[in-house]
Amino acid sequence: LLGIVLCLQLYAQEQNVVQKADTKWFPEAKLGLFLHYGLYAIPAGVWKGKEYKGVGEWIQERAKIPISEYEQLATQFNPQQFDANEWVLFAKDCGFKYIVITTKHHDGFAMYKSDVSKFNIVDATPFKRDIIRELADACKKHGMKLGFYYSQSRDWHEADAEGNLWDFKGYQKNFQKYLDEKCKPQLQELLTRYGDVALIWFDGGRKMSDNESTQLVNWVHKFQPNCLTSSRIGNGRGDYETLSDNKLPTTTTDQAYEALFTHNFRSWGYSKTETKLRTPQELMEVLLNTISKGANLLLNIGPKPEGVFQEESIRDFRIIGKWINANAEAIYGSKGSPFPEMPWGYITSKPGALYLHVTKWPEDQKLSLPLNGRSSSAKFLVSGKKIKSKIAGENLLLSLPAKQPDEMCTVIKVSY
Ligand code: FHN
Repeated sequence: LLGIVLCLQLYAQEQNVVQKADTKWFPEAKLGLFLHYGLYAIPAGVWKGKEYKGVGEWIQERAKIPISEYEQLATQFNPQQFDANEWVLFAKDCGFKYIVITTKHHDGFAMYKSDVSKFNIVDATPFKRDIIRELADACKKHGMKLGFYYSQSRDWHEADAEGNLWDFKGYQKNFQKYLDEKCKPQLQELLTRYGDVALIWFDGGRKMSDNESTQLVNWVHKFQPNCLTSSRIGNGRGDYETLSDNKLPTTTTDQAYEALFTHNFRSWGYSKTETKLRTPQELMEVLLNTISKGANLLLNIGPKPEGVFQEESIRDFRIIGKWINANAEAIYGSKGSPFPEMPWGYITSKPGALYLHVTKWPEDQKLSLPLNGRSSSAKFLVSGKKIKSKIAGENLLLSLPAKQPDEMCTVIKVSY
């Protein structure tokens, strides 16, 4: 009897002990490309002639589209211009070190060949190709990490999942049944068929129970112990923290965490009703503010139904990508600033070095840093040109040229 009790206690402990994955690569990588792609790109915020503002990927919920009607979108989904290598090389050119793509968003549609549900891109569309397979192969070929967004709680295609009140009355009769029959088997497919998965980007929704959060994190680590899980799994679980949508970090920490922003101000999926995009300057401010707090930045594009990115996203991401590549040393593997925010810009740090990201060139051509009198030298990171400096009391005083070398942001490396 004692043996049985001990086994039961061990089992219970095992169920509640959350295995943690190794997050070391995450802050090194710093920049991720988020892709919200699915059937919702077809309506893109318009349904039966009516425009719906806000997040385009929520069209089924906003327009209360019955599953029987929404499923018809699959018969139109045929992204013939999709080219996985093109997407991965674009991400690489723009300085992203990992890609996170929606494998199943709230509409329940799988962007890969799933044996669990026929509501997927291979079985239900004229396209018949497995986008996740092609993307995984291209990422492996080009050395790009790949993560999968998976909506674990909301699934408007399933009666026992969260969210579809227009088809199902009193939904979520048995949430565990949905976890056992769709969520966990699909996660198993994703974690056993597409090679190394960098992370599972769980998303929020109904309050998951502690046991449900623990169940899913352990389920992921059962198949890939080093696959990171995001904190939106709930209950303080997850290997790294994701902030709220489009919110800048407010604290500086060495912990693995990320801010996430979408290029389109209001929509993660492609939208024809929300067209305002963040300018390159706005994207730069988001990038610099985020990395100066030690956080990663996950920047989102919603691809178009034909399988390509909007021209404006390609243009703007290439502009910031050019700056990222020129100043890579100040970004990848850096930590946040040891100082409070500065009037002239942001700071990232590495052992023995501070990187001053100057976005507002001082009119008096002077810039001071409270280095407590430590001896140091300063140079422009890109050109390597030395900068005149002197110790004035507790501060390091830099004398700058009249003209800012790099319009968007000039990085000065201070070695001490
Ligand atoms: O409801 C989703 C939304 O569609 C989008 O996927 C964002 C991305 O972080 N997550 C949820 C809202 O926070």
